[in-house]
Amino acid sequence: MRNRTKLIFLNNVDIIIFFILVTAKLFHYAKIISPYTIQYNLKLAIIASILPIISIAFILTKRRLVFLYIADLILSSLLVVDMIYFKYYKDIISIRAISNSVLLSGVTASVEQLIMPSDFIYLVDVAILFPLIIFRKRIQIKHYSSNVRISLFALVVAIGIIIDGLSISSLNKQQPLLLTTMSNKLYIANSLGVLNYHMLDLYNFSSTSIKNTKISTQRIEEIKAFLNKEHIKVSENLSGEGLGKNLIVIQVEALQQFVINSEVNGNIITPNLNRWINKSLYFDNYFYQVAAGTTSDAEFMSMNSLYPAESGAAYYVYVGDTLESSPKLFNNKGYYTAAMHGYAEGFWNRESMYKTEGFKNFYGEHSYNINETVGLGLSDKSFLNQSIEKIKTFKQPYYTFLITLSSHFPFNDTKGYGNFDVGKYENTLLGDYLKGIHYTDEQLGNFLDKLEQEGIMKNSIVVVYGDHYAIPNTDVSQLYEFENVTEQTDLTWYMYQKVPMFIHFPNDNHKGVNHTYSGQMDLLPTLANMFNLPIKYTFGKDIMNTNTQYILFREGSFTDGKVFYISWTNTYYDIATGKTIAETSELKMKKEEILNDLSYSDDILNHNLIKKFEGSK
Ligand code: GP9
Ligand code: MN
Repeated sequence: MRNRTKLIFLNNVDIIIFFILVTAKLFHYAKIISPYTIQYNLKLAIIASILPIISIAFILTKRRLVFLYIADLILSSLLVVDMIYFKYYKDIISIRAISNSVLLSGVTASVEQLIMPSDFIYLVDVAILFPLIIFRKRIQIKHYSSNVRISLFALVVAIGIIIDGLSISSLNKQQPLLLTTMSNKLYIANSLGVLNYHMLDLYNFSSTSIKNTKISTQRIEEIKAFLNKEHIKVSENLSGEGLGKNLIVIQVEALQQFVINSEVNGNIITPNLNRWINKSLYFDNYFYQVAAGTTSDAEFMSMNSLYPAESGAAYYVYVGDTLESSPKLFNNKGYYTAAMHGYAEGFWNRESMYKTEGFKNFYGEHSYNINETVGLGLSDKSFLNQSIEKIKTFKQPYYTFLITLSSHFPFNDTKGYGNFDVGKYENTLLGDYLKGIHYTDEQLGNFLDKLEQEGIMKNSIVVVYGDHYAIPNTDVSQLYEFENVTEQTDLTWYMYQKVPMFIHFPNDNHKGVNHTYSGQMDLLPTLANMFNLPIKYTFGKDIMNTNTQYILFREGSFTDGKVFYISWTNTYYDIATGKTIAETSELKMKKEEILNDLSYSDDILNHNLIKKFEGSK
């Protein structure tokens, strides 16, 4: 018997080694992306995901070793990409994102910062086992008869499909629509394992590509009906307040709300923003809602009030779509419209996307004298100084959209940021960030003061907001330590994902604090009310005239200002107490209903429906 076992082992040693290595790598990656210990059902799903590959190996004979080696190489390379992508985006890469490969090249500066030699650990065995391939002819393995090999194939693939099928159907029960919208890729990978996630992504990508070629008339009518009820206003606060006035929107890189009215080592972090917030209408429960497109998603939502792409960046996936964007709406009112950003025009595909958005002009890197760099490129100081000179030449009324750059992850240009004593946070990511945002605050203060001195503020509305978080989840312990946070739940994390947003009116009118739970999806409807813009295809609310506090995030989390639903752990929190609460039938219905919002927005963009709607007028 022992000899028989030994013979079975020796005749299948290649498959056994492959299985052990790949299982170990997938378990390791599961640990990296999951905040919790790996449950047995996830382990089962991960093992089941490998079985179809093993089953093919059982069928093969002389090509088996090469097949297993290539499978190991492909899986390991994919895990390396997954590791790096997760470190930058806190997400799992998808085929659509890979197909927008320039998305990754665009953020090289940050991604390079994150790449560590340890990320390539998954390829170590591939290198070590390579000689086996060279000398494979010397490895004698006795293969079973074809009947036995086919039976083994059928048995192993059946086990894999059954276990995988059960895992997928249980997740589908728990979060219907999730597996089609792929709205929460991380949750899928944390539930089924990253290999199963990639198989699902492949299936969705190919079926989406096919699906996007057609949409039913019934679905189109459903979306139209949804959009018609979206624009019910409950009052007329600030309606028409912006008529004839210029609009200057400033999107600030990595401006996270915790720095506002905050100090470090006795030094005020953002004295200028604090000062201007006190003269403006400030929204202190304003959340960023970006997905993989980060900065570009913030722009996209702020200009369109449509959700970011479920995979990749809207600025790649939807370039060429007909949009009802703010630049177009202002163009139609006779405004001059311009985007301004002192960085490479092709970054985030802006050059092409700004044409789709409808800006009359885009002042990118080549429109600026790159006379000083701080952080990723042109310094905020030089960018804003040069921008004000351009703005002074604009035909009025104008709408201009500025994006700052210097306070960009990993905030390591501390020399460029100048001296700012962060005390014990010196040489930490948090300390570097505080230096960076303190620098940007100073430049914004100078810029806004100059707008005032030049008389521009008298006839302009100025909007300032942050694009997304500064401190990533991987370093959130530094933020919690700085904020003396003891209870560190998912809700804690989310409540720190606010960005400051304030609107300054001429003569400091309408100053105060608005506590409505809102987000970047709500900016366009709020401005449309002030400038009488005829919006029809937006998903956000007019913050000044709403009776809801509803915010939906791309990965399926949502809040109504009282309860916060966190999709990646399928958990509800009471915001006031910070405690988890059970799912009620009402909350379950809301959870399912909100995924409709995401899929409506996706259909409008994937099928370019605004073009159809406008064309059918
Ligand atoms: C570059 C800047 C940074 O143009 O907008 O983009 P991000 O890396 O923050 O998405
Ligand atoms: Mn950004």
